[in-house]
Amino acid sequence: MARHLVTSALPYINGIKHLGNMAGSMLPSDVYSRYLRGRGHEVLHICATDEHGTPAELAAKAAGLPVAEFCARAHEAQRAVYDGFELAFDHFGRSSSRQNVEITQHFARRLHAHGFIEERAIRQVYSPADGRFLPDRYVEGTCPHCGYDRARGDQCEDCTRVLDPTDLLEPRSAISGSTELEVRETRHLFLLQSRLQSEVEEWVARQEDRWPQLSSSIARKWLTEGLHDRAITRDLDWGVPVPADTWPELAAEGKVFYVWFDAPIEYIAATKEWADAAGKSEVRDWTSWWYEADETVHYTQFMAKDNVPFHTVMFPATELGVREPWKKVDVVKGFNWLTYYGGKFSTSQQRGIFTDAALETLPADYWRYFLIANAPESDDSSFTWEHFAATVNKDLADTLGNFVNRVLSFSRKRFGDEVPAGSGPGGAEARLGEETAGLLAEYEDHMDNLQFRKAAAALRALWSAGNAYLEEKAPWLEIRTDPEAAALTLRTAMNLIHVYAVISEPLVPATARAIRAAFASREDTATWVTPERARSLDALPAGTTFTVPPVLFTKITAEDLEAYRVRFGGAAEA
Ligand code: B3M
Ligand code: ZN
Repeated sequence: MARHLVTSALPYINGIKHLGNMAGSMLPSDVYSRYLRGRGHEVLHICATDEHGTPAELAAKAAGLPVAEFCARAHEAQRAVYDGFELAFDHFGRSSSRQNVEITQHFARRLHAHGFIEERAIRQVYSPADGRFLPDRYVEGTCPHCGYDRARGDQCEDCTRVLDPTDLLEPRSAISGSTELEVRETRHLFLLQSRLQSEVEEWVARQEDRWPQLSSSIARKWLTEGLHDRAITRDLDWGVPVPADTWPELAAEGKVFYVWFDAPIEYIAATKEWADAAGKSEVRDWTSWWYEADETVHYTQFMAKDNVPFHTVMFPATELGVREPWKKVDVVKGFNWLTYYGGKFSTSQQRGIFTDAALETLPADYWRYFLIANAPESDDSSFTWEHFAATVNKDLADTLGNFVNRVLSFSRKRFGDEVPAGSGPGGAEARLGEETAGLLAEYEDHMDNLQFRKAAAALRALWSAGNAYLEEKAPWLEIRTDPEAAALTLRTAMNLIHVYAVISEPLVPATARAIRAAFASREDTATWVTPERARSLDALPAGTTFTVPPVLFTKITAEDLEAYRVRFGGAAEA
């Protein structure tokens, strides 16, 4: 059995994320991890807050807090939201951890020892009004490539190109808004990625047939444009310090590493945090996941497309240059954008849905299901309240929820609180078994291939199959003439419900628990149902006691819909 290492892109510490952030990283990584665990694989699921750099400093300043305190609070706030969404990380770490400082400094020393780091004098944006250098996001302006007028100094959100603050047209300070900016000389460490170009190319060529098209095309584009040497230090207060044993002068000037240098290393460091956090009685082995990991470790990363270059090209370059056997990613699953009515989710314009507000509005499973069923995989996908309400009402309330409640309450009324025995299975049951096995195999296939939309569609088809069977058999009619036949139908339907409870868990864990808890079966510890096992629809024997769970999903009404549109902002100009 493979051992699966699964990581989600690390959410920036600077504020609560909106649904679009979660849809393309943490949520699919959770669904995939749960699926793999269900199938019986060993899984290590890692995430963390990305705490360094200008985003943290700017957000702390806006909150009026010292940056360390801001980060500690913001980390807990994000953790609470992810707990609410039932994101089952083995560890949700912090890139400001001692472990990350140590491993990042180690990486830098190794890169230096192998000739991949060089000190260079560069010209940087300096703001006399602010009395400081303005790295990365401290400068805003117009993207020279696409003309987007709110591009940040590190990357253009619109065309995803990585930028240098000096590239921006009409630059202004993000602190004071001052446009009287100068360029002054300062010394920084450069990672000589150009020297690693061919190694990275060879590595990508070996990997990319396992990558989704989106990831390999982004990696290719970057490699074609050529890897450039990049400054990996900054004049900031908050970050991993440049190690004084290797660069005493820069350390004395208080230089820290650039956030994108230490952030991916946090995947490793968070795993060490996880190991270090174990109690005395438990020894957690973190190195076998990362260092000289054998081929049984399969590493999958999840992220939005703007993060793909850093994971397919830049971090692999760092890992290669370190000249130590650190585990490199096997599959990079990139996502397009989730839009809000075709436009950007926008914090400043109060448009879109933040993850904390989403949870206050409706239970996590409603969001989890919708966001996976509409994952922005082959293209951007648009969130609208109308589409969301229709999906919840149709797929969750009518198809899954209604089936479960209808079958269980009808059976209870007619046959009491045990799964009824009834006659032996006939042609309809055989057909349902075939269909279930076939759809379940499809569902597994799509999950294995990280095709989340298609996986959700297969799951929905499984739920529909139950409804179609029920309509065909009509136990409410059977009961009048042939109670044994009605009992067979209900027993079969209950077995199908049990299959749903097990296999829907990755997408809708709370609902799966509620359904499963309805059946009092002590032997029921299975974490997965294979298509072969599902075919006979008889795992739940007659005589098993059950209860009728409370209504699983509440429909979203027209009034709810209107209230949500008002509260969260309606259609955006695309
Ligand atoms: N924090 C960017 C983002 O949230 C960044 C990802 C880091 S992954 C190592 O989009
Ligand atoms: Zn741009």
